[in-house]
Amino acid sequence: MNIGSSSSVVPSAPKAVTRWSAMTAIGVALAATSLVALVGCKKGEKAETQAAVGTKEIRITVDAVGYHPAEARAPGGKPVRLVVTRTVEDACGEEFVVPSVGIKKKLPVNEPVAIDLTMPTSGKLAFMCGMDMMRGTIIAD
Ligand SMILES: [Cu+2]
Repeated sequence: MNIGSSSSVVPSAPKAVTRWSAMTAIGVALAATSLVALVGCKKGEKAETQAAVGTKEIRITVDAVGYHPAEARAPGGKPVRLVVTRTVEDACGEEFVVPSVGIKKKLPVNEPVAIDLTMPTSGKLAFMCGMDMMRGTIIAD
């Protein structure tokens, strides 16, 4: 009885272990990925408070209606930091896009996301949601 049951268990055990470790590996990989994402977010938030001296910081919130403010000014040709916070679940503001510099960022709800870029020397820098429904501009001074 014992021998019979153990011999029926043993052949399947390595397979089970292999499957288990494969799943564990995937689990570890996923955990590592989300950890990296978390650390990445925290780094972003930290960076937010460490903008280079003299860098203009513009705080923008996104709700279901649009960007607030939808228009701001920053020195032309100079670095600028946008700190964008989506304040509503509404998916429209989920993606923040600055087409002229190829920036596309996901905005988690109520988590400020710092976006560093350089202003054009003149004119405007346009930003918008991923669907180009809500828009805003930074005017170069
Ligand atoms: Cu949209």
